[in-house]
Amino acid sequence: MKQKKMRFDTEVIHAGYDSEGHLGSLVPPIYQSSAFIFDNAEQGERRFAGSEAGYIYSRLGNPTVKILEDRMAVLEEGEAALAFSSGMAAVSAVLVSLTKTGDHILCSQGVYGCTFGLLQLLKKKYNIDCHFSSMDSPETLEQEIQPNTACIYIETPINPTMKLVDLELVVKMAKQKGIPVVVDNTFSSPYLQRPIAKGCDIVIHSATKYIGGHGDVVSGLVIGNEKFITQVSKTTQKDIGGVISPFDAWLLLRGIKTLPIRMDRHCENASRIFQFLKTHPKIENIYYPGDPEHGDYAIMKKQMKQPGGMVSFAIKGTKETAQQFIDQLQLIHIAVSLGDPETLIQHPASMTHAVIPVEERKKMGIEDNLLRLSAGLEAWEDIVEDLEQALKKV
Ligand code: LCS
Repeated sequence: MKQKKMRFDTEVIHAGYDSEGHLGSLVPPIYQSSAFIFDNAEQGERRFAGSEAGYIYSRLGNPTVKILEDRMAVLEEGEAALAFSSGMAAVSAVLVSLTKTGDHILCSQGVYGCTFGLLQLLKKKYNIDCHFSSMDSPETLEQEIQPNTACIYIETPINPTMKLVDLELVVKMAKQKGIPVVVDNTFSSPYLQRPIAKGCDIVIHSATKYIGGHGDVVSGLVIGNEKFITQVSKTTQKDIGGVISPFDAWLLLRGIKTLPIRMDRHCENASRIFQFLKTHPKIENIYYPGDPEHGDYAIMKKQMKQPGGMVSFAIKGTKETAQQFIDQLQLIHIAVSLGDPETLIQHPASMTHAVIPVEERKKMGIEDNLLRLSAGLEAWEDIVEDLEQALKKV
């Protein structure tokens, strides 16, 4: 194993993998096997007892998956990582691990729709309360953290409103109170933002997005300290069982290698799209953290390398105007997900965040004329020309 600490752009290619022990295979092999053979009965007993390291069964661990986990731990500057079958499997494993009946979760004012759905389920079934907070001042946090607050859960940038949460501010207060801070880092990827380096405890990814980067795998990741990751792997991951397949882990390992160069292009394209839409007469509002007029621009400068590849905007008009506009697009696809090579656009109020009751959606800033665009890797001129022709038609 190469031990030397390398630069991020090198780590994405090499971290966590040593061809020694894999017959010199340049690329990590796919161990597409559900079980692993024991030499004898005693060895099987030792493996199950944990007194001997080694593989047993792929729900409990798999060599290809382990390479991915080791690489992600390095990239997010955590001690260890776990891979899951989806981002939601990762989110639910973390929240179920950190909470018990009667606890309280303090959550950013806005999260992905299914995360909201999970929080509702935890409340209904297990009486785990959740409060949505702007997290914009120490006073707010002081007031909202309860004696039974089990964790602080943050998306930043927030899907789809692109508001940011100041991680330094939250960490300072959380450390005083001894509360773990969980960050869903899906929109940034570790190339743009590394919450553990800022003092946060746990990072989650929907690896479906920028980590995979090619729109061909649904998967999730959790990164944290050794103790927490071991706890999750031996409980919520093992017994609920949302594990990733070896092939999907291999696809992610392949995708990660190009994360820095893809992210640079996503960011460049998003910035060009922002510049075009910012002054367009048919656009009411634009939400992009790289906009110096964005309320959280200073936070972006402080904690992100670049503003990211996502741009949300409200079109002048109604829900119908927004729908008519996206129906006119020719190159840009109407699809959920994000971080793919293809530029994607979706209507949060009726798609990714439709499960959130309308009053709650409005509090989060999700209006009916809001659209969310994931800048792809195409030539930016083609993306902008497509937006331009479609805007002319509404
Ligand atoms: N966290 C964030 C911030 C997300 O955006 C998503 C999915 C998840 C977690 C869940 O990950 P999954 O299980 O889908 O891998 N977000 C989606 C979106 O905005 N459009 O489609 C899925």
